[in-house]
Amino acid sequence: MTPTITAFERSPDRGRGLARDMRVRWALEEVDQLYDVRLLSFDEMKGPPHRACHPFGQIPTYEEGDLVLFESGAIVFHIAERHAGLLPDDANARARAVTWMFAALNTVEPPIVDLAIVTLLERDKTWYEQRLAMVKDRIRGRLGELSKYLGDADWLDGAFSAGDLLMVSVLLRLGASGLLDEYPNLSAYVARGEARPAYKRAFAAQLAVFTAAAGG
Ligand code: GTB
Repeated sequence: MTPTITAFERSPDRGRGLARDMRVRWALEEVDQLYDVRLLSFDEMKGPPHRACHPFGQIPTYEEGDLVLFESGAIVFHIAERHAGLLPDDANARARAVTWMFAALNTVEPPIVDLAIVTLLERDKTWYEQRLAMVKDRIRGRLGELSKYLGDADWLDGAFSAGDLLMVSVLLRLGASGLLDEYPNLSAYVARGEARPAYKRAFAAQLAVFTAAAGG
């Protein structure tokens, strides 16, 4: 059965692959699963039909027959469990890959989301500069620890896994900040993720939505 995901009709990231449907598209491409996309306007995202799929009125969602999921991490986990290629067979290695999925979403992403909030919504506050510096330092703390752990390895724990897929997706959000450039091994790690054919297909698909909506 072909699953259907939801995405922004007009993504505020202007097709740069930063909205969270991108990680779901990437996971589906990694396992060679075809998918349909339902594009939503902001009003549709907040209306009752979509809220029946997503209590918080957000994207992405995932529908497959009777199953309806929200939360990008849960969706990627579901895809990784149902198909080969994103989680190792060995039980301990699998548990470690799942641990990295949680680490990406619960430990590394929160200060990165804070940075987006500060720069997009809090520029006019008197305490803006102080908070910006504080949030950047918090991110540097996490990146320093992650960089040390990764060292010269290609991926976080052996072969590429859903843990890497989510970690790379999270780190990509730092693009405009320049923070990633301070950690060459993390920049190379992200570049390795972006070089994967599945990533490229997913990126092209979400960019095509933006280009079409922009009339060209
Ligand atoms: N925890 C949820 C998940 O992982 O699925 C969070 C989902 C979420 O935040 N969805 C966002 C959304 O629907 C889109 S991805 N927002 C609308 C709303 O909450 O009303 C977040 C996002 C948006 C824009 C950019 N960007 O422009 O760069 C990047 C990321």
